[in-house]
Amino acid sequence: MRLAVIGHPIAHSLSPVLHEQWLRASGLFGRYEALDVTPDELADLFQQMRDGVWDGFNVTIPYKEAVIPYLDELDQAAEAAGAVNTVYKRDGKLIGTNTDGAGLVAALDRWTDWTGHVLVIGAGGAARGIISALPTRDVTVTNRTMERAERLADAFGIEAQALTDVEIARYDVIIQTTSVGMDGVDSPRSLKGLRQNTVVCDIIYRPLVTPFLKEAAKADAKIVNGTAMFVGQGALAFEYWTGVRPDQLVGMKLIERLLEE
Ligand code: SKM
Repeated sequence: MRLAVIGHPIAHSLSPVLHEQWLRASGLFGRYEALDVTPDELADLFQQMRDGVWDGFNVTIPYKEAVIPYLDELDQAAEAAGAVNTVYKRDGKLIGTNTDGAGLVAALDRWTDWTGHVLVIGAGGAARGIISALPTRDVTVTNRTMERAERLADAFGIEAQALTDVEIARYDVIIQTTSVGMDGVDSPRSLKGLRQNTVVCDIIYRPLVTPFLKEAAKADAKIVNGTAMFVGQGALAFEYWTGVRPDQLVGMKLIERLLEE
């Protein structure tokens, strides 16, 4: 089995260690590589997959939309997200799917008892993928630029609110999808009024605990860090390629250990 993640840059990706551990644990013989590619190399790479050189790809920034023309089909998750992060082969066809949103949902299911009203912070590609995978429409989307939140809300039949108007106490689950907090300093907004036991999730995994999650932990929220989504999306991709459902706990421990180092 020969697998890879495609992106640029890609050296930072933790997918190779995650998937190679799962390959070993499943007794599967194979490799998972990180491929730093330019846009003009994409066509050749997908031809190689058609020729049997590759069994599957993960796709990351900046190619999640750019790979679409090279595929034969998109499944419903990729259509809804408007982006592909996983490519697998069925009956000789290259199929694009998106496991980012479903991976987060799988992680929330695995690590929390989440129900109720969901707040999604951010209105970019990650937010779109997550909202499309949520099994509820009891969702409010909020963003610094209100027009973008409204566009997303209209597309999914959910509510949009200005970031400054959001009443944190109304929500049972809060999902932070912006890049604010990667610097370890900033938060998209304060969590003043947060209720105990609210599920607060940040999709950033570097740092492991963002300022947003630190504030949530102080208020005794149930926090879910970005490794949960990373491992969740990887686990679903692995299952598409191999038919084996890998162990998310083992994956989480490995990734958290690497990020703590
Ligand atoms: O969607 C994932 C992708 O499958 C792999 C990845 C990575 O290796 O850093 C990040 C996300 O974009």
